Amino acid sequence: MAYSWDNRVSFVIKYLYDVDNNGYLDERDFACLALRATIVDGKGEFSHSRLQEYQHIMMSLWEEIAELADFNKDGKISVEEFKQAVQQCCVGRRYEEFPQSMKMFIDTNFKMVDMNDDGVIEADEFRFNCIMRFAIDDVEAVDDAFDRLLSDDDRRRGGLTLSRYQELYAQFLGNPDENCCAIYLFGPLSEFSLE
Ligand SMILES: [Ca+2]
Ligand SMILES: [Ca+2]
Ligand SMILES: [Ca+2]
Repeated sequence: MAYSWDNRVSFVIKYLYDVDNNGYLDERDFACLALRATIVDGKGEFSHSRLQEYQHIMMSLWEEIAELADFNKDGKISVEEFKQAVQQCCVGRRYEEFPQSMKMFIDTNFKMVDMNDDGVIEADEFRFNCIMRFAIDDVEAVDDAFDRLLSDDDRRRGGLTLSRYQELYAQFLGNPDENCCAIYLFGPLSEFSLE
């Protein structure tokens, strides 16, 4: 159940998009994401011009995602609306076929995980991201999840490059198969209650 498609999409909403944790997405989540990306990018340092850049990215992201997923046009994207949009735009598709807004979100996320900006997510960066993002009490489960993600080429490169991250992220959202290794992209998942 933890790795079912339904639960994976719930995870993405709750832990990647719904920053203010109120159970739905709206413009404010994307304003918070812009500030988060600014601070993470600056390793804690604040830059007004960097904030403006991220605000521009995140606000256009919000507009595009609202266009795709806010079916009843109330200015909010509910969990059900988001799932319906992912079902329509992502299931069975490759990263290249995803809507532009989804692709930009994935790429921004990669940048936030790749803290030393060398273009590869290494084991320590993966571990750090998991631990900061959700409650977890077993580091071995985190390291095991990372290990399962890696192909032989990934191992030679020392981790996940952007193109591999894009491919795995697309499968995480778009491949209902619970046996694909992409299910470990965000670490060990448990079942979430999104009530
Ligand atoms: Ca929210
Ligand atoms: Ca709505
Ligand atoms: Ca890195």
